[in-house]
Amino acid sequence: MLIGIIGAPNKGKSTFFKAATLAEVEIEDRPFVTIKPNRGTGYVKIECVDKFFNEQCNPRLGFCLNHYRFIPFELIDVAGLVPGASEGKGLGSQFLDDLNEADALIQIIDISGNTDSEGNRVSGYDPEDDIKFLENELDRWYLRIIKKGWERFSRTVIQENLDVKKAIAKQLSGLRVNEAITAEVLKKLNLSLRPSDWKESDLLNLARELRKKTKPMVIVANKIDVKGASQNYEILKGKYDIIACSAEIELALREAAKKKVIEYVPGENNFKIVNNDLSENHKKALEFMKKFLDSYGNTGVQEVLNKVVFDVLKCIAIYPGGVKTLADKNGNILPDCFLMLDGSTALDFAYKLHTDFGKNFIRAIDVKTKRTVGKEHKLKNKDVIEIVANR
Ligand SMILES: Nc1nc2c(ncn2[C@@H]2O[C@H](COP(=O)(O)OP(=O)(O)O)[C@@H](O)[C@H]2O)c(=O)[nH]1
Ligand SMILES: [Mg+2]
Repeated sequence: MLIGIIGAPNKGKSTFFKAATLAEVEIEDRPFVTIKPNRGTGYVKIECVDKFFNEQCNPRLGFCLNHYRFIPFELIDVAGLVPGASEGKGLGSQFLDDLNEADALIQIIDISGNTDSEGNRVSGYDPEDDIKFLENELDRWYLRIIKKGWERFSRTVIQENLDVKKAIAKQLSGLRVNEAITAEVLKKLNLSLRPSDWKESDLLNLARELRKKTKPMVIVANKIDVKGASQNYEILKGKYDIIACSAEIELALREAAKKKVIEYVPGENNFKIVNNDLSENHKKALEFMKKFLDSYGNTGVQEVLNKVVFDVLKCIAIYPGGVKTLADKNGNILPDCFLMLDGSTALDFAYKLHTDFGKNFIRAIDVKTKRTVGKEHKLKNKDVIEIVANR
C-alpha cells in the first residue's frame, strides 16, 4: 500500500511527512523545497490485542507503545503542485507520475490562509481555492494520460472491435484503474461504446471519475495552530470532510519523544515531561504544545493516517498467531500484524502469509475465541488467526 501526500507548495507537506515518518527531509518556508520525492514509512495506530492476552508484543515491523500497536505502510511526499501545473507551470505535472502507484492521497492545505496557491507568503488567502485547483490539476493529469495516443487508441477499439472498458483499463493500468472501475464509471457517465464519438468534455469527466475512484483523498487543514486558522476551518468543515492538523506540533512532539525529553504516544491528547533539565525556551514550547492539545484533543496527524487507511481504503489489521502460543520460534510475541482489505477471508490471509499455506489450507482458528473457521470466513479488524495447513 502506498499513500501520497500532495498539495500546493509551502503548505506543510514535508513537515507532515516528517512527523509521520521521522525521516530526515528538507523543510523551509519557501516554495519548491522538495523536488525529488521523499519515501518513508508511516504508521496506523490500533489498540493492540496483546492487552487482551495479557502480554507485551514484540513487533518485527512498527512498534507498540502502551499497548497501542503502530503498523507500517508506505508514504510518499512529492513536490508542490501549482495552478496550471498540467500545462507545465511550476515544476509541471511530470512529477505526479511518482504518484501513479498511490492507493490514496492526503491533500495538505494551509488553513491559516497565509500562503497562496504558489506557496508565497500572503494574508487572507482562501484555503478553499487550494482544494478546487488541486482537484482540477489531478483531473488534468489523468486526462493527459488518457489522451496519450488517443486517436490511434479509439480507432483501434473500433477496427478491432475491442471491449472499451478492457481497452481503457489497460491504457490506465499504471494508475491502478481496472476493468470493474472503468465499467462503473462508463455506466455512470452514460458514454457510448464508441470512444471516437467522445468529446473533450466527456474525456475530462472520464478522467475526473476515474481519478476519484483510484486516488481517493483525505483533506488536511494544516497549520491549525496559527492565529486565525480556526475561523477558516469552521467555514470549510461544513463543506468538506476535512481534518484539522498541526504537522509542526506533531513533529516537535515526536522529536522531543525521540530525544527522551517527553513521553508521547502519537495521537494522544497529552504527554509527560521526563527530562526536567530544560531551558526556558524549551519549557515554553512544551507549554504551548500542551495548551494546543488541551484545546484540540490531538494534532490530527495520526487521525489522518488512520482515516486514510481504515476509512478511505477500508483496511483491517490481522495478526497471525497460534492457540498454543502467540510467539514465533524466537520467542517474539505477536511479531506480525498485516493490513488487509475489509472483506478478506481466512483463505486470503493464508495466501498472504505464504502461498503454500493457501494451497494446502485445511482450516483456520480464531485465536481469541478458539473457534475453528473455514476458508470463506470473513476476517474482522484485530483478529488473531492461526492457519492449519497440510505440510
Ligand atoms: N505554524 C505551522 N507551520 C507549519 C506547519 N506545518 C508546516 N509549517 C511550516 O510551513 C513551511 C513549509 O513547510 P514544508 O513542510 O516545507 O511545506 P511543503 O512545501 O508543503 O513541503 C515551513 O516553514 C514549516 O515549518 C504547521 O502545522 N503549523
Ligand atoms: Mg516539501
